Amino acid sequence: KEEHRLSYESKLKCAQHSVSKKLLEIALAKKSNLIASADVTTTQELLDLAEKTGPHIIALKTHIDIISDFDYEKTILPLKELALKHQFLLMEDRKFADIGNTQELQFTSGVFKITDWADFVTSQVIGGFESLDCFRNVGVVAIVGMSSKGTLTTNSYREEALKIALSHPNVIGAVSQHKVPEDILLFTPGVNLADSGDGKGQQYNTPQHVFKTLHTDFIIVGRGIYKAEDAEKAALTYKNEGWNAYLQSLEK
Ligand code: 5IU
Repeated sequence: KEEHRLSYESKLKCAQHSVSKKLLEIALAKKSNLIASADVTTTQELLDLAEKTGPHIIALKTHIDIISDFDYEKTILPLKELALKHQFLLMEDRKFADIGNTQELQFTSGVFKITDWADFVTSQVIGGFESLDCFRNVGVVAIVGMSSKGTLTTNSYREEALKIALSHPNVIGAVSQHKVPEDILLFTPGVNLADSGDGKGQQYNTPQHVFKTLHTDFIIVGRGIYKAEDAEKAALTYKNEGWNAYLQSLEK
């Protein structure tokens, strides 16, 4: 008999962090566990993608530092409006990886001022427990394991990284390609229905696979959506695939 997973409803009941609660509430309201990864390089493309995928996603994952024409007023303000209009959260995939003091500066200063608009951010935990203290006002998704070929996130690294993630009050979840304990949300990138890799080290799995074998909570899809001819249609497809795979993973 296969071990079964906890539902979003039961995770919501024991969620401690306001961002975990919001994510789970949006997931249940939209019947979606999809996060679109906006790896696009202009404000226009970013806003277009947010508009098209907005109704179907629980969060939009950004790499704000790849936007060539970044301008706080022209990029962030309309993005925040779209997030409000379509009810999704903003996840800045900054992958902080420094000492606490430097991360704090990267989080609050510079042109991006991530602290002012991101609902949650990704961070490495390589800097140790206290390096995560600066993300007080947002949720942190800790990078525990990576999807790329040859990653150094070995068993023992992941075990140590999880200890920090599970014990830090700012952490809401982990990115990994392996199962994690049920009291932390699992975010899984490297999801694509058409490809098994990208020729640059990325390794893909299907939504079916990650829900069944990893008991993932949220799938992160980049090129499967933004490179599709019709990004809205692709988002809807991944949303439905992800939701059905989740429902199946609930069955004993
Ligand atoms: N991403 C991964 N794998 C990881 C981590 C992050 O793919 O292990 I940590 C990011 C990189 C990219 C998105 O922003 O998730 C996946 O995009 P594609 O679906 O286009 O491969």
